Amino acid sequence: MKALLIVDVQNDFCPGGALPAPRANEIIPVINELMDRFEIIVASRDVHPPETLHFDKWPPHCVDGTEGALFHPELNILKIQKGFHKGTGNEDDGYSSFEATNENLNKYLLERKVTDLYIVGLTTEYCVKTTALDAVRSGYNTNLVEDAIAAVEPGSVNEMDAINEMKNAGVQVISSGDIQVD
Ligand code: VGL
Repeated sequence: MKALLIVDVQNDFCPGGALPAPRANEIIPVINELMDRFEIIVASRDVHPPETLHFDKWPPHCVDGTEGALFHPELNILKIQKGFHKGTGNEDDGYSSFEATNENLNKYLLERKVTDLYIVGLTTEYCVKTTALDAVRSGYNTNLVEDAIAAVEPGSVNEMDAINEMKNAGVQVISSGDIQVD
């Protein structure tokens, strides 16, 4: 089985938010369209407490109960079967969707016989990268949909390094047009 994993398409990571990927809005229609091609669709969110060591490194973002922590309003959330919350502790970066604390993502996927993961969302250099590296380590055939991700610093060395690190780890970089209907 294949599954679509939507990483952190939240207001705070979109233009107008606390820690925006400048081109985040461009990927949302691509993700909405991709949902028609998957039977299994899951999504992670950063859900931080108001005070956390994570905010020593970053401006406060995705604080539980705030607008910034919500999915972007244009994302078609009706098709998301399960949400995974990460970064929920006071010391917890929670970059990877596999660090979700409300439910175990790996277990959820294994129970549904998922072998192939298609990763989309925000942000390329941090949560998308860490999630994709964990996915490879956990044994999934891991695909990164390059027209459905966005970086905090588009065109930066950091973005390029992140893509290269994922490729070197065994992540396949593909385009949304390559994905067939289930
Ligand atoms: C993220 C920076 C800090 C992300 C989360 O979702 O990529 N980036 N926290």
